[in-house]
Amino acid sequence: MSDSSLIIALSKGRILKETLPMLANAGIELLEDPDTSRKLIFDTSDPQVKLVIIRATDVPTYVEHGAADLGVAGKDVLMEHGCENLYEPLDLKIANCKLMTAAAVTAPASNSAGRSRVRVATKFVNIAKRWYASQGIQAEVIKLYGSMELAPLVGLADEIVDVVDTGNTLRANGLEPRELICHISSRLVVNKASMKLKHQKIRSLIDKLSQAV
Ligand code: PRT
Ligand code: MG
Repeated sequence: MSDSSLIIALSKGRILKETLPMLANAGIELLEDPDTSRKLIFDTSDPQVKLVIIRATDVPTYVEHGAADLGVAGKDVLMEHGCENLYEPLDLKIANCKLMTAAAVTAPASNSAGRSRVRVATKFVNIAKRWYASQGIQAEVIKLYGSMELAPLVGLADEIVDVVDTGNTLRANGLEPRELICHISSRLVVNKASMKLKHQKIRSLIDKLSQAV
């Protein structure tokens, strides 16, 4: 970690797609197409910079432990993971969406009278527990790893907490958005030790990226 080489952690999909043009602006371009490669670690046009492409939810873990110096992760992922062991110097304003509760169009409101306990299915267990508690609603939170929209349809849960963009996925499953928990965008995160040891290189990258926001 004492040299000036950098490892940047990104996830496949919308974050990679939207981050690559910003990195290109900062003079960092991939030398091969990650969509057609099975590699997980990629060289770039800057011999001192490599990219690792991992699951979105693993990005904070890699950066926190210094396996990557920097990363890009959704605020949803960071809120769920906890971000006290990371720096978050820049809002990249990409992969925008909303964290929301959702329920079947026919279901009552979670705070409606006579309802004792709401069952909530989500991959955002920590966020959901905090949010329902903050609303004074008793919730039983059930952890899922995907396809949350199915849970209310088969009686596994009354509501879900998920990220929503167009809302098409909810509507296609007879669900509707209910309460807004917060607006989400993707953030640049930096390992705390790297920020000290590689300060110049990281500072100049942050500056170039912030010009591209
Ligand atoms: O897919 P995977 O399980 O590997 O991980 P991931 O879903 O966390 O990764 P990815 O690449 O899908 O999302 C990365 C980040 O993009 C998330 O952490 C969010 O911050 C952000 N983002 C922005 C979104 C969306 N928009 C979004 N629409 N993440 C997920 N979705 C899902 C949404 O949950 C719904 O199921 O896409 C589906 C379509 O959304 P609608 O509302 O347009 O229908
Ligand atoms: Mg996804």
